[in-house]
Amino acid sequence: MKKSLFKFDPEVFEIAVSDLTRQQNYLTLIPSENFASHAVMQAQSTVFANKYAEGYPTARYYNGCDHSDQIEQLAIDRAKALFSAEHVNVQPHSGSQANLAVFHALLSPGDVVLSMKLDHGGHLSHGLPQNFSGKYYDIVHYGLDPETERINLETVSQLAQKHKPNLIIVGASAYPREIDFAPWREIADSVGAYLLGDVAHIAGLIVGGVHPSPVPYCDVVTTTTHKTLRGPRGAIIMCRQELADDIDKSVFPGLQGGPFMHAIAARAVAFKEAAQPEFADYQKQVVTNADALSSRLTRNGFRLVTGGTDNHLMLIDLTSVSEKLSGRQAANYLEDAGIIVNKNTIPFDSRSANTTSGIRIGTPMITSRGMKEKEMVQVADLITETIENRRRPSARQQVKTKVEKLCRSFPIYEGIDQLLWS
Ligand code: DSN
Repeated sequence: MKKSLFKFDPEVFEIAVSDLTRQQNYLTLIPSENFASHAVMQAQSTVFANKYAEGYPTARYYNGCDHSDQIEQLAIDRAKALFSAEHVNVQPHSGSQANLAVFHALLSPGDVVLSMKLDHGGHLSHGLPQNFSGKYYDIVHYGLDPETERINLETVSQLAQKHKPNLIIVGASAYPREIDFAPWREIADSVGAYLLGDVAHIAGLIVGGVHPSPVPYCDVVTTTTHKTLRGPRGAIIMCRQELADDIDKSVFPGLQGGPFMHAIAARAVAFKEAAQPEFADYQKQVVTNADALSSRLTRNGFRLVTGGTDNHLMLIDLTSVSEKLSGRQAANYLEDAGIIVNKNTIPFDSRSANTTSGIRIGTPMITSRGMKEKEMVQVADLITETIENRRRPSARQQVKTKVEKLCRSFPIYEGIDQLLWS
């Protein structure tokens, strides 16, 4: 019982240290990833990992839950204050499960759901045919406007009038522009639909005051806690008080058993961090950095979907480089050069989701490292150098050397050894 991970299982230890080294030495530009703090990771490693606490604070199906009640109530209270939400469920294990819980609470199988197409920036859990959402519900999709590559509210409204959805979902995982939630409420009201805001990507921006909040307009709002919010993996569901019982029963016992109390403890810590003034400064810098990165990439000759970004992410249309270059190839070339991005379809893509004509990049992680506008110019130039010289492995090696130098100046976890080695 007393042996440390290092002593008992050096195999696992070594693999974890290897990924720490990778995270330190690579520039990660995946917009849905971030570096959770020491405090968040410590909370995740507490003895709450040992506890079963099915149910909710003061109404558990297990004994010995006093401290679980305290920690969950703290997480709930902090999340409510952070988002000005009437009710919050902090138990969902992931964003997809949070969305599943909302479907399960508000809809019956076969009900109509209006949501964004996956290949225009939506999410698996918003109606992909292979996903629970696409299998059990009647999905109608809106896409982006072919001219502007932005959401066209007129089209959304027309689809709503025609299909009379029971639920409308606003929110995306690859949309670089600000979303104004007020007109979505009007569209939902015009057809008597529930409105779900899935703000997994932009939750941190919302808390930081650099993106409008959906909470005043949506019946239910879901978000993961590990993206721009910079907490541990997991999700929460916010809703109006009158839906609280339905949402809670849908999460437990509807879909999940025991909540991950260690993850809930870490969520509580993340919500405290997000309430600090520095967190708002961080979110402002995330957006400033994305703007600087997108301007430089555009200057370097790349076409960005919609021409730029209002938030933390952008999509590069690689057909502006070469019709032959796919997102998969570009992401692999970049990884070789020490830069981690993910392939992503662009609106009206002729390639599949596995090949794609675009890459999606974002600034949450490099901003967490302390990088600012000056470094964004360097990052854009490193991407450009890699893509321009993609057929030369030696050029990728040269970029990798520069990436490692830049990364050394912005360490990710000073003192991480205390966390891993203890
Ligand atoms: N998989 C996430 C993303 O990368 O955007 C969405 O859940």
